[in-house]
Amino acid sequence: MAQIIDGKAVSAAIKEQVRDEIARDNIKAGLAVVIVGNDPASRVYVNNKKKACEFCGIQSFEYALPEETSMQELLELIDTLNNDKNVNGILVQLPLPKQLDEKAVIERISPQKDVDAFHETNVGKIMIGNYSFLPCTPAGCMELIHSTGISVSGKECVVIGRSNIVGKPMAMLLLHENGTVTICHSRTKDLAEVCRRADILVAAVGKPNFVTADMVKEGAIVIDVGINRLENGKLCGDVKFDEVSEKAGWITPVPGGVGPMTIAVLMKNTLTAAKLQNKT
Ligand code: L34
Repeated sequence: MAQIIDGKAVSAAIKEQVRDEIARDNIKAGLAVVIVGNDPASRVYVNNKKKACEFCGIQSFEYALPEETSMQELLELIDTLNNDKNVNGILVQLPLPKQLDEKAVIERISPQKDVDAFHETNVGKIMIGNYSFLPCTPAGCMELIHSTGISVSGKECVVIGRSNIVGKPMAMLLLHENGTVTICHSRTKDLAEVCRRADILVAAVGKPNFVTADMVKEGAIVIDVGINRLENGKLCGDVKFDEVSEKAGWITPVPGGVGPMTIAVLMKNTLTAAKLQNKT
């Protein structure tokens, strides 16, 4: 029976560290969160970010724009935020409505304020290993792996999913810690066989119950990035928790696993951004 990795507890510890440093050094930090449209899941995540800011003593500025917002309007807001001294971090909640070009929006954010680490400048820095911010979800997964006390070095790591936001950077962070990393995707042949090699398996597919027990090695660390909403309104991960938890050594739950970690790392990144900007 797997040990459950408690993302709520690990994230709470990180948020406390951020809060204590902000209080101790009397740091002024501000985060602007932009949400466009009425996606109910995005609404929940943005509210959780706001609450975390309040807890940490970070000033939060929320911009809720209508579904039909144009590219020009959004880019103008980003320019204003780029130039606002009270704003140290800018986050545009994804996904955006169809008329908006996500890539162009991300590239407009000043790399110094890009607390998601989605801007190509920051992605490039991560690739080289010379970065200020790590992307929130992958860095949160790394913290959950660290919390097991097991070292990544030399381990077989398998990431399922190759998105720019999770899969690719996740693989890079595992590589930085000397994991032997494989990225799987929809064209991978014999996915189950590849996954069964993993000492550390990260599922970022976006399909409920995609990872089944036959894909998991006995004793493995299983990190479930998926947050899928079922028709009954319940949340469910990419991993079939009931059967995989019988076989894995460690497993993250959904909810209460990776989700809260994404937010904790965002708080950490906002503090880092504030410190860097206050220096210059
Ligand atoms: N720009 N867009 C940008 N940055 C991000 O880092 C995100 N992400 C993802 C979606 N779009 C983004 C988030 O904030 C996913 N994500 C996120 C944040 C928080 C939670 C989940 C995903 C979260 O709080 N999860 C809770 C459950 C919340 C619920 O009830 O729905 C959990 O315990 O997993």
